[in-house]
Amino acid sequence: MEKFAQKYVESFMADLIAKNPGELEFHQAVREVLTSVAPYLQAYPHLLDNKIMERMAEPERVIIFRVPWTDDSGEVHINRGFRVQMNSAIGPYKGGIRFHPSVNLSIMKFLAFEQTFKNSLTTLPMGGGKGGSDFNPRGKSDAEVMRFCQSFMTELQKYIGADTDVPAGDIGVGGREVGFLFGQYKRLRDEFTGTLTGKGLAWGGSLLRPEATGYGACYFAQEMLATRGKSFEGATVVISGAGNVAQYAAQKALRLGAKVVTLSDSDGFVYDPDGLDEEKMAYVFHLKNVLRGRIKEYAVKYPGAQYFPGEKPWKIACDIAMPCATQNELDGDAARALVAGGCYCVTEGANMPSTPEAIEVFQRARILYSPGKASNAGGVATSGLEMSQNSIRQKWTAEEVDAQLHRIMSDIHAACLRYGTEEDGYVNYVKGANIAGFIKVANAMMDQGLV
Ligand code: NDP
Ligand code: 2IT
Repeated sequence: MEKFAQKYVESFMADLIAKNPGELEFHQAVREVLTSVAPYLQAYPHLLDNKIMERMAEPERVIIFRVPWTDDSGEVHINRGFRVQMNSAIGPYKGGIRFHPSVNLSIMKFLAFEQTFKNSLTTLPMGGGKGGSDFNPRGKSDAEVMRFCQSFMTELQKYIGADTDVPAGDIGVGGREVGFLFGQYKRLRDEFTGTLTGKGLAWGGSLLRPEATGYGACYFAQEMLATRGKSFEGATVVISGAGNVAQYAAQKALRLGAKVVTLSDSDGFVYDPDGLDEEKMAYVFHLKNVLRGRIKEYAVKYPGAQYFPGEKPWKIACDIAMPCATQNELDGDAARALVAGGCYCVTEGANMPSTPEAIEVFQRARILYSPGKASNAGGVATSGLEMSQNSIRQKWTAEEVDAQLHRIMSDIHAACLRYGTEEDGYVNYVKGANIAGFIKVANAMMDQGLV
């Protein structure tokens, strides 16, 4: 990196760390964007003078609130709720809600920061936000989850709305939770609007929203692979996670002719050398979404598969890797193992799953690597399409939504090529996505004055 850019990044980061101590994930996300954008900023001094980047790294608003609820035995529990309204320059705040015991302010801010650039890349008018709670839905009854969601929404409803802030799902928040959240919102506000996305199909949801993140990641990977004359056909694919994103990434990859050999959860991973097929996929959907079981049960049902407790799937040799579980789940050693195993394409379905060291390993090896903000944008993009359908009170067919999702993923890929192609022809998708996402938001902020 040039001297100016390097100095700018270091002094910016020193200030950011001093102001936001201990927020490691937030620091990591900001440093990555800053490193891409700093050389670009040098050519546009008005963006520097107007401290656009400093403004982008300061949330417009952060709401932190108490969420009291009772379990089935009557015991009282207190969780912490968050909503980070990061940037509304190009549209209402938009981003998911995460329920996971690891949720804290740093994780909420990193996700809201990433969301701002991701949403800009979708080409749709959506600002960036994220929310959640340290509530752990694992092992809770439906009634407990409902009481928690109702308590959470009782406070959150004061700050959101169809034209203000539109939450959706993320880790630990799927169709069931969105239903409970929407029901309580409607009850308290007395309005039936598109204030949440990921709604049920009978009550304002969009066809293909559940599938969109995983499918979109595969469409993005198809575009990347095509630049090297490759495709999913016959490729071996390693996937982490067994939740919403992993399930539909696996389904689409196998339908595109790939052999998907792993799925995982926080307890371990399963390796099926024969690969998933439609019947095994149907079992996984039932196991995870109806029974709410653990992925190790796959190896009991299909004895040809092996379960590796406490391990991650990156040591399995593959052509394509799709991390679809959580942040920093793929480190430098895992990246070296993937490259050594012949992997030539890493497409992120999760948000920030690869550590900075892992990204460096992929880029040094000159393999195809896409950051989540580009390749997992299909989820929020389809949320944007759900908002459009709600606004015009119509429902598009699956074919119409899929066509738009395809177009959006292909446009994001084109934007990455435009801003990320290096002198030797290698496409740095991190740089491409960060600069393309940044420009639109930065220009909108300039147009709107000092806000
Ligand atoms: P789900 O809750 O449906 O699934 C999450 C999966 O990841 C589970 O298998 C879970 O295992 C695993 N996981 C979660 N936390 C950890 C952890 N700390 N360590 C190891 N494994 C973990 O969530 P989604 O599939 O919706 O989300 C997965 C990722 O994709 C997240 O990074 C999310 O931010 C991102 N994303 C989601 C979108 C969406 O539309 N849902 C859109 C764009 C990005 P376990 O059951 O053991 O917790
Ligand atoms: O990280 C993400 O993009 C999501 N969890 C989806 C957000 C949304 O508003 O659909």
